[in-house]
Amino acid sequence: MESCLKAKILALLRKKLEEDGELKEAYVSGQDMCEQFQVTRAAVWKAIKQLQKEGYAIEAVPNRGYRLIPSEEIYGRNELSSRIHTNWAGKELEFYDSISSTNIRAKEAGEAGAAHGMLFVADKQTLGRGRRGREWSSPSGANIYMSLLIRPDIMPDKISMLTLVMGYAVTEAIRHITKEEAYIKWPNDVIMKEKKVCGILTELSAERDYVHYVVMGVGINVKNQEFQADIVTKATSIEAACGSKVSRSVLIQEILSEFEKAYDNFCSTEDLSNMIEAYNHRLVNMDKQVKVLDPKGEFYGIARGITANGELIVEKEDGFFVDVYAGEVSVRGTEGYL
Ligand code: BTX
Repeated sequence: MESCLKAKILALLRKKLEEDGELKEAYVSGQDMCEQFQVTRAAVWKAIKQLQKEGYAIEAVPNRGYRLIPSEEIYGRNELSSRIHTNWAGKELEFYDSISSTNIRAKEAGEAGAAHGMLFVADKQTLGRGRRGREWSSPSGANIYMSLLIRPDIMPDKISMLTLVMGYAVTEAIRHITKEEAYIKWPNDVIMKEKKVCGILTELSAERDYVHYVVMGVGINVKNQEFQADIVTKATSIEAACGSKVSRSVLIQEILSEFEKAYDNFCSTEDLSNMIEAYNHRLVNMDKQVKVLDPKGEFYGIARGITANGELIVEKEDGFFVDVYAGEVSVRGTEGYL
């Protein structure tokens, strides 16, 4: 409740600042806050004190009220809660300065009955993971590591499509915020300037015909300019790619909004039929030569877009078309990663 009040106060002070444009006018009176949030003056005062302690520059002036002075971004629970204005995604969230993996935490919460839409965010992961147990580099102070817990009412064999839904949402959010191009490398990477800025790891708890919960883990390189040796040739960050500053909190809000829209769309048909065209537009492999790393045997072909079920259509060298299912294979460019 206290934390909720802090987020509401932050959102209000920020709104005032944005509306007025002029810092000197951006005051909100304590009385207005009390009335708006139905709390006492003492509660407002306490919340403001705590926000100041967390690093927010909030000035209190007698007879005028409080104003927020813009400063370096603070990344934490209140900042996120004050920005997220979705219907259900991320309405409830946990924030960690450091955690083993947000996917591990989300799965624990999923087992314990946490609600659809709960979000887990960390500034650093000590055990960040990609697919098939691969490591996801997760240093502090720069990137987004988040996991969204969802409880879709669909059959388990449809869940892999959600990775594509999230990839699309991330790409749209990056485009809106940076005004730069971002593409999807099917099925679970987002690409800027021909390098990977984001990976998605979807994990499922289900019975044969019933989904308990799904954890959608999203790792995004936002600010880092340097990468560890094993990924330096294929990884970049959004800021490195676009040359301007990006707020992690703003980006998370935008991704959640985009995901909600795309998810509702997906749920209405239980497939990707409504987004094939838009997805193919963003597909970095579209009409390009790809190498399909199928455990049953590698082959080459040209990527021709996705099916309504999220498979990649590949035109083989012999002219036949195959639908490649993401669970079994990886796709590479013929010369390397893309
Ligand atoms: P992936 O298996 O497709 O990609 C992992 C591969 O990507 C690694 O083997 C490495 O080559 C490369 N890689 C590792 N770290 C990075 C990085 N920071 N940027 C670019 N490339 C990298 C992709 O798996 C799915 C990643 C999901 C990560 C999120 S973070 C929040 C959540 N928690 C968690 O443990 N995983 C997810």
